[in-house]
Amino acid sequence: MKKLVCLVLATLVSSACFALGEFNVTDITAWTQAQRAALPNFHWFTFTNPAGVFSFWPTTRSPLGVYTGEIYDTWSGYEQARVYGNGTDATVQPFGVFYWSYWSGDDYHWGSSSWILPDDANDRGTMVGRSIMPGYTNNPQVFAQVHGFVRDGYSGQIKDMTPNADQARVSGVNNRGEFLVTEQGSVPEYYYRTYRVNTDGTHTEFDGVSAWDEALLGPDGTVIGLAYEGVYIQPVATEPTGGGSTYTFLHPINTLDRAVVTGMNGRGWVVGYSYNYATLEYFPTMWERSVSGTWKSYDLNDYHSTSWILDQVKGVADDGTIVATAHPDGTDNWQSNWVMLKPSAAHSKVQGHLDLQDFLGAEVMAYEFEVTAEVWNTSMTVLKDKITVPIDAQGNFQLWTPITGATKVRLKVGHWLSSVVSATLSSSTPATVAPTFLNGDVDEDNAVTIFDYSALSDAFDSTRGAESYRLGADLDGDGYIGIFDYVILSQNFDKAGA
Ligand SMILES: [Ca+2]
Ligand SMILES: [Ca+2]
Repeated sequence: MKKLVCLVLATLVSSACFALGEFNVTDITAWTQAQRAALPNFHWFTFTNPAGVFSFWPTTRSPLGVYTGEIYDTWSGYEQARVYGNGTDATVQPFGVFYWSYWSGDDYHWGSSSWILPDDANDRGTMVGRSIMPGYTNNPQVFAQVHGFVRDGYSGQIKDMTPNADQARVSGVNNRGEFLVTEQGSVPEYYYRTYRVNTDGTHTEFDGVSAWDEALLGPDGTVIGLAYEGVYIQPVATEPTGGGSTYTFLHPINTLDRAVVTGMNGRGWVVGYSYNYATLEYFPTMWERSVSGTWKSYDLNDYHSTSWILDQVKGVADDGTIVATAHPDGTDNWQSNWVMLKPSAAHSKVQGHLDLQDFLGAEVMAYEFEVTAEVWNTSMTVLKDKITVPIDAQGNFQLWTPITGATKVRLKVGHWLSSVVSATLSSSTPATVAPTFLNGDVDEDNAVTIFDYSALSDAFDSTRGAESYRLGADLDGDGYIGIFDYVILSQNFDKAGA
């Protein structure tokens, strides 16, 4: 029935109604741990523990497989945060302990509590989250003290992001090393502020957006947070280069009043569910960002032809695989199964090795850059898709796109100039490319200019870990910003990306 409506609308309004394409649905409820472990990574959702690791409850699994989760220390009784994978295995202790006691009238009660929760990690093993000390503080409005933290994957340093606020939470980190902070304070009056810490150390503020709960930081810097719309708090998405009060509401579908976002992938598919507060009936929802930056929403029950009723979408991977809870038609929605959705027309895969020139730091910098790919028509007049995916420790990448046929793909990585390759895309055979990238674009505007000299000078003579060090100015990746980085910049001065 819904499909019929969609067809009619499609002919009247636009041809975009079925642009999403259908999905094949597989019931994976009875799958073994090994079968589920072979699924692609859904980043903010995981079914599985890393193999051979016990007493660890992971909650996230980054695109290249770094887990974060909790472990319980039986000696202290306190929960700790753990990050595991890609050579990293570290735990972070709670920032403090809250001791409580009270007299109930006939007995004295006392104890202590403390825990720390990770919210996200990137492929380098940088973990972010919050340490919670429940109990009454000096401020009667504040019933728990929450400290936001960042554990750096390179140095292992742990940074408290709460120095000037009553509370803070760091809810996201991406492979660029950007992270997302919400602060709450009470001086001179109650406030909250949400900002992204950028790769060059600057802050981008988002007015009226909270990233305290249900927030995501996308691989390209997109922030998914919450903002008021009328009486409801709804999900919003910002532009990767945006800020201030500019954001787009990710509205619930089907005239429902609430929506929850659970995940996103590198090509701008955001997933979650819509519901009414009164009925708690869930509708599987996807919001898609077009290359021009407009958003469209979909009820995923309109995009498959099985008798499953999908409820909550829990994750989406870069290849378009989705996981959701579902119930058989004619039963109640608490009789949940797990299902996997795969695009019926498999996405085209592009893969290859990126030759990042004048770079020594493979071991040091592994996993610290992502590649953004634009898929164009062959004359490069029409931009068809835009995808951001991680690069592994050997400089390899893979991405997926629904686009097929002859294309030009423009690739850009961190402080290298962009490179353009021809690629014929098909869902049956991956296209393999081997682009070469010139180094020296410190400020990432895709040209090597006097501004890059200036940015490099500002960071000159600093070693990784120092306040003035910038990953983007360490062109050769040796952990120090010095004369060799100047030489690289000089060699490519005045050049611009393709
Ligand atoms: Ca530049
Ligand atoms: Ca260097």
